Amino acid sequence: MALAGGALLVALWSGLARLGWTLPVPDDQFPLAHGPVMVIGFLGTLIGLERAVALGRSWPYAVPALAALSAVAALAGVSARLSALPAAVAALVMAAVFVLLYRQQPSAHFIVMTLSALAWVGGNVLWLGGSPIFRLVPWWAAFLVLMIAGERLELSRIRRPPARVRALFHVSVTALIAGILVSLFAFHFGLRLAGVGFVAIALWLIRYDLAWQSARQSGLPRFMGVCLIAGYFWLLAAGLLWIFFAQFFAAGLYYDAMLHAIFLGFVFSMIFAHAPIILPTVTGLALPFHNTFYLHAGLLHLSLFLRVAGDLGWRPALQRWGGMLNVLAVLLFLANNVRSILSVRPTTRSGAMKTTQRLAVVLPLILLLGCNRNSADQKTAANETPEAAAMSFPPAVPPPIARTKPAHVVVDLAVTEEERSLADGVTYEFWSYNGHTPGPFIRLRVGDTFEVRLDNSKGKLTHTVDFHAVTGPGGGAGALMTNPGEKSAATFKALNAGLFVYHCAAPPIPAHMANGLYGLVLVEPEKGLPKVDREYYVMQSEFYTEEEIGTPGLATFSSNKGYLEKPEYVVFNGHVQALTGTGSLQAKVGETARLYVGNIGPNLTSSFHVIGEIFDRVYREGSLADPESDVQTTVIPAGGAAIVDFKLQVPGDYALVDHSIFRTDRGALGILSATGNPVPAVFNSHKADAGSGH
Ligand SMILES: [Cu+2]
Repeated sequence: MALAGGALLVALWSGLARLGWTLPVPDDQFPLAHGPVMVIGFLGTLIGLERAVALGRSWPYAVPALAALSAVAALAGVSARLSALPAAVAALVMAAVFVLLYRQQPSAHFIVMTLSALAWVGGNVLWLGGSPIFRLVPWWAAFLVLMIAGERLELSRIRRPPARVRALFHVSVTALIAGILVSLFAFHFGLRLAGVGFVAIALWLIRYDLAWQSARQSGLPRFMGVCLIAGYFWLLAAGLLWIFFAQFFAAGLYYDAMLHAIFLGFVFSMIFAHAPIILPTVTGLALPFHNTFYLHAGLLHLSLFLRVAGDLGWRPALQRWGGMLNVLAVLLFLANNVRSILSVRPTTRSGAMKTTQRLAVVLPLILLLGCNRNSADQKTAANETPEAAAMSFPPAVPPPIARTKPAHVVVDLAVTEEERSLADGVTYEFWSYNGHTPGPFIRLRVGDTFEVRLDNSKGKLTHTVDFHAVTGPGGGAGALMTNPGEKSAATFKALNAGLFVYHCAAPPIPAHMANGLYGLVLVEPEKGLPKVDREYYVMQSEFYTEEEIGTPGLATFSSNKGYLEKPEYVVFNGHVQALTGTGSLQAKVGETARLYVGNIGPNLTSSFHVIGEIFDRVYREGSLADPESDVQTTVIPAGGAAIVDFKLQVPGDYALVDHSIFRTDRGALGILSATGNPVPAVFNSHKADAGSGH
């Protein structure tokens, strides 16, 4: 119990540091431990403990013990793999606990809880395999949501819901599980499907759970009912966010909103509701309800609302303050509960005090442990509060930067080498940043200091990054050269505004670029760019394969064709048809669209053109100083970029092409679809009007 409490406090501390509050932290890895410590150290330990106590046997205590061990390991800076191992075993034991319970009493809610434990296994195994945290977060979210939903299903049995209602519940759970499974292969689609699952589970709970009945009573039942209902609405909000902002699920403000709507809004509402029941079962201490409990619950929802508003409105200061108040709400919750325990039972005071004392000892110990490890590396200077850089996957672009001052931002890049689809029936071993070719779009502001952390722990080869936005040797390639199994970091200043390419420059450089390691960085000028309605990220590249274009199966890299400059594929956004069909870009008539277009080459110059449009503004070669007007086709050199703005005047499909037109047959084709009413004054097809008799 003391360990779970200690983990909660450490997680809160690291959360604040993560939000950019200037706090003494042991080292720069500490804020990154926030997620694992909260989910495994606190929640995993707590849930495991609750079940072990209920079961009354000794072996289930392995769950909380191993979960706590994993959190301590993560904080002590042991490698991710070693921290993940005890967590994975803990999750397996938890699954065994629920299988056992199901065999004792075969009812559906134990199946749901077993699935929950298995989702936890899945997330921890991904962690063990070296996946970046954002990839396994959906699994951890499913673990907690299914666990809680299973417990509510257990309670709803009192009402004897009809088969149809139970079936609805199972369909919702299935959608969530399908979502996290699909996320292994199609990350964003899987996230959206999981989002649908969250929405469905939330609606089911809002409609059929006993919470409303409780809320109509008084005292503790009412408090619990209110907390539960508020939590369900946060789950609903989280599901909608996952559906609409899946593209941003890696870092940044939208990511913050998508995570905390679930982990704080939903999960902590449930904890607040159940604490007055669970804590007495686990500790044997009475915990009578007080009206002051509404204070911590109210503060949680208000502060989380502020935080999510800050996230979605792109107001980092609001998000930071909301986060600070979130922490205060949780501390107030702890204080209120301890006070309630102490208030009634003076005889057990010594016992309660012992728990508090133990907590007070464990927490500084854990902090000290981390501090000693790397105290020379305390570089969180008072005026530099690091925040996660705004990043998004193609074709999304993060919203404009609202800050009016330079900041210290962190760019997390992790290299993957994995087989994905290059064209219909054709796969290729892509080397990518953060699992995507092209890599994330990174949005900075001129004067920003950006700290790049390159994680090559999964790679089989040495990789690095050369940022064209960096002034200095190799654009940072030497500083960031990272061997397989290692990580590195370097800090740069964004001196010049503009749209810049970044790419791998590990030898042999051509292969590293041809295989997919590239992306774009926008460095906004002080006053930002003129506002537009839609922004999209498009990047052209070539693929050189031994096999002729379209040959089914795994295509292999041909350096020979690279030297001859004879690509088999020329594509936008990493593969054939990334920007057609369901991938088409969308806009409405009357809106102005902006495309950030990069071209990595590695060999060819692009003659970028949008069929049926004239670019109202072109920021040639990525220079923001002096855009030109009324351009039909703009040249984008290999290793260069351009920004094009155009107003959609007439509805229809507009094709993005490289006007070296044979390349459209090799894949260089995208669609921007404009919807709206016809504007005959601008464009009138007389052929279509043939029957109208004018
Ligand atoms: Cu590389």
